[in-house]
Amino acid sequence: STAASAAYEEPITPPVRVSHTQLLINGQFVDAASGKTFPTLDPRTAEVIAHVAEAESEDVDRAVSAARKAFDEGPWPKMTAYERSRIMLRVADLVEKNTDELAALETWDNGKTYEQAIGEVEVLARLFRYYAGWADKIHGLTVPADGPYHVQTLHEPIGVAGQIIPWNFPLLMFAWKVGPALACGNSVVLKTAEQTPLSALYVGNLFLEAGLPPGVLNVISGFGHTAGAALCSHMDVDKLAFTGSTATGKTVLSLAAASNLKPVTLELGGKSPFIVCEDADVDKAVEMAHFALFFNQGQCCCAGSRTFVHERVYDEFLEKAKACALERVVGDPFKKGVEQGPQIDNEQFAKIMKYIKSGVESGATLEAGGERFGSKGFYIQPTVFSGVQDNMLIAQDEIFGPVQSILKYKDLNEVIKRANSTSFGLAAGVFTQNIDVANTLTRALKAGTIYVNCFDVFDAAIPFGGYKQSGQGREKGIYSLNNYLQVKAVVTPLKNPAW
Ligand code: TXE
Repeated sequence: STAASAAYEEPITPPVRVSHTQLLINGQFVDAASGKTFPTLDPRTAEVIAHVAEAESEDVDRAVSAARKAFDEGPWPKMTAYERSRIMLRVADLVEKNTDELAALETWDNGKTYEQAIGEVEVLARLFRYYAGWADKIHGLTVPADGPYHVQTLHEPIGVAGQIIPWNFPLLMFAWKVGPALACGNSVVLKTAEQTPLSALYVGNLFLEAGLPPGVLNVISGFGHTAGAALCSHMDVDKLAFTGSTATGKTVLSLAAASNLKPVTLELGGKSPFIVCEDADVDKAVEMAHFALFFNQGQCCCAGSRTFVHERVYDEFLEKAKACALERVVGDPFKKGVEQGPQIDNEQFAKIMKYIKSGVESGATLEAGGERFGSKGFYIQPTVFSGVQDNMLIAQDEIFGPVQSILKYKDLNEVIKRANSTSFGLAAGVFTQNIDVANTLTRALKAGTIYVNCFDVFDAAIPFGGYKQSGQGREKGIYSLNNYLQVKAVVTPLKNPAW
């Protein structure tokens, strides 16, 4: 293919410099207690971008105690909700003002296209404004209980929230976690993914500029088994939120249980079906299925990674899907017109290549791609398999890369059964013009989000989360607030029940 033979081009120099590499603890950027650092790499070249401070359990202790103090003694939970909301709105303005730098940092550290990163920074500002809007609209109820009692509920912040995020959408995951936590009046210790520490530190600094009191938001860089595990086990963390792999999600939940039984929300992996019905507009379905899988280099938890196509439109769909993949422009994510950058790191690169090999070995037909792109960094050709069977590894495991698996089906009941026969349940795509088919599928599919004739719509107000082993709880929208609130029932006898 043309992709394979692309000549090597020098990487474009990112239009930004790295301004923050230390840990943000108690309103200050500080070194790790051990003085240790670790490198964060440019996925285009595998070269070091910067060395960042490496938090370990001692630093987690420092960050948690700053957050504890900010919650117990500081002004944050006691401020008026309106004041909290205004700080968050100021952050949104600052994010917008620094869009270009922030997007460049994200592209450099993550490998996603600059154009996409710009869009994500806009969404970041939107998310902060959305949750700023909730801050002064959180309130309890009066409850008509039996007997002579006045009963009310108080919705109180839960305390210190520990949050652990992955590398695929560093800024968006930051906002999904921090937005609702702060709006409700909690304090936060957030650990970024070791692959992508830079953008969160930058935004952390914007929070300081916006006037957030010290200790309310602490951002630490570090590894999962050290800093991450210490945060999960910490006796002074009141709530955990995690996004990442299902395997690590199970560890997080067990560490929470074994320590202080802190409540946990989990947003984990997926193997989402994308169902193209016999009446679907094939051109649109091809385009959307392509987007559902290849967006963000295929590194989406909700990626439509099992493309089920009705036998009547299968051949046409396949031909067009293949053409779409072959036309996809891979290259330096800073270059205009590029649609696909490198995968995040060598580990993910190797994992994806292993799955491509397994697809070939298990008898699926390789229609496009299948190889590394270029000679440097972690680029992979857009890859399409046809004739994929349910029992193949590529149809069962989360590949998390630019590998589309196309499966054929005959009738609706069959595809419902096959789509649901997975331990995941994060999202599903349905392509049909028939309202009855759409209604049947939206009710039958076991997944937290069903996209009908669209995919990956990430509005701040739409809840997101998984059925089965794709997670517990919902983020975004009004649903996320409950994760960060305690409900206190207050019961008072009525002196004169007659009134
Ligand atoms: O994930 P991990 P990895 C899937 C995807 C990918 C696979 C592995 O299939 O190929 O997971 O990716 C922190 N205690 N997803 O290894 O390990 C870690 O430091 C506490 C889907 O990157 O789940 C990072 O901050 N924390 C996913 C975060 O967990 C720990 C997005 C995610 O890392 C920890 C990313 C521990 N013991 C990967 N171990 C999605 N749902 O979107 C690690 N971490």
